[in-house]
Amino acid sequence: MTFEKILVTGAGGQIGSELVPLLSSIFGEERVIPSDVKEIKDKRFKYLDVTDKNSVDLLIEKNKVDTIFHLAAILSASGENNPELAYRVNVEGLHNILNSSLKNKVNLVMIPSTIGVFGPETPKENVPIETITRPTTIYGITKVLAEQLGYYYYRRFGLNVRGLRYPGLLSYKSPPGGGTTDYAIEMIIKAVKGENYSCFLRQNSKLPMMYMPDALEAIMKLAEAEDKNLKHRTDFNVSSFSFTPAELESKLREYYPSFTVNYNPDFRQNIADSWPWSLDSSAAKKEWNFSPSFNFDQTVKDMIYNLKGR
Ligand code: NAD
Ligand code: AKB
Repeated sequence: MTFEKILVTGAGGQIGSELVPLLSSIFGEERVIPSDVKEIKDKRFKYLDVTDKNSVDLLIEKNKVDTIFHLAAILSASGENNPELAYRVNVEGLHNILNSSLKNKVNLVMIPSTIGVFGPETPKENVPIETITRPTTIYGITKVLAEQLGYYYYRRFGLNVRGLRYPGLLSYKSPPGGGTTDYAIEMIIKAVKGENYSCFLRQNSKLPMMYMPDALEAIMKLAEAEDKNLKHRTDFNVSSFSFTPAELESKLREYYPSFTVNYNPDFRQNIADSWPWSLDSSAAKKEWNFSPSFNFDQTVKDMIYNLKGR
């Protein structure tokens, strides 16, 4: 049976720091093994560098891991600052996880993907799953490869690899890890602190987004979906709503009337410009009942409420 021993890689990141408590509450702490390459002040965490093949093998074998949520990655902006590291972690790290999963008969490997797989030639609105995926970032290139590699391991070896293309994720518990959509979280945090914000994207850079509770529910639903219902495997589009920095600024002014934003686009503007404005998530809805609960207004309201309580 799946979910007896669950390894989470990159568990100290934005998603992992919320997914680990969720998995622990569902399956029990003793069945969840959080791991990361960075030091985390939590005794449950194991040190694991996914680019180290032997350590990956050892940890999976020794703990009889049967399920993996593979979250270790280098995101879009950090990737542009260190393309070699992005390649090593996002491609070689995944390759190690897939090979070790095969060797150790792991039942399920979840590999989140991203809107970063799209590029400037992709249509902008309501982008379907099957479309032009010619990204211009190293992040996007490694993630296209990851989707394809995951699908190859499924087709060729029968490994149960599943993945979903997340949009920008909004959350308040842990800081985001070096992405282009991070601006939105930063802007909300600044507004709540009573400070103004200098935005690294232009006012009109529309991007698809989702609130963390919906992102967690989505990955759990896909992980638990019946195999026979899945026509797609590693590339499900999922998103909830889209907005621009200017729209977020004006929403925040409803709560903080004196809040202002200066716009000083940097290298991340090119990344944002290459990504779509909205996604078609209908396959996720049809094949595993993806249905996000939070819209834009509810997300901002909930973020503010929780950030104020900190
Ligand atoms: P994050 O950057 O917050 O966390 C990634 C974690 O991976 C970090 O804790 C980092 O220390 C760890 N890591 C880096 N190199 C490692 C290595 N060699 N070995 C082990 N761990 C290593 O990222 P996240 O937002 O939690 O993203 C998780 C997954 O979701 C990634 O695959 C990412 O592409 C995808 N995703 C995230 C978003 C988002 O907005 N957060 C959107 C789309 C897709
Ligand atoms: C990033 O901006 O790099 C991530 C993503 C959309 O993959 N948040």
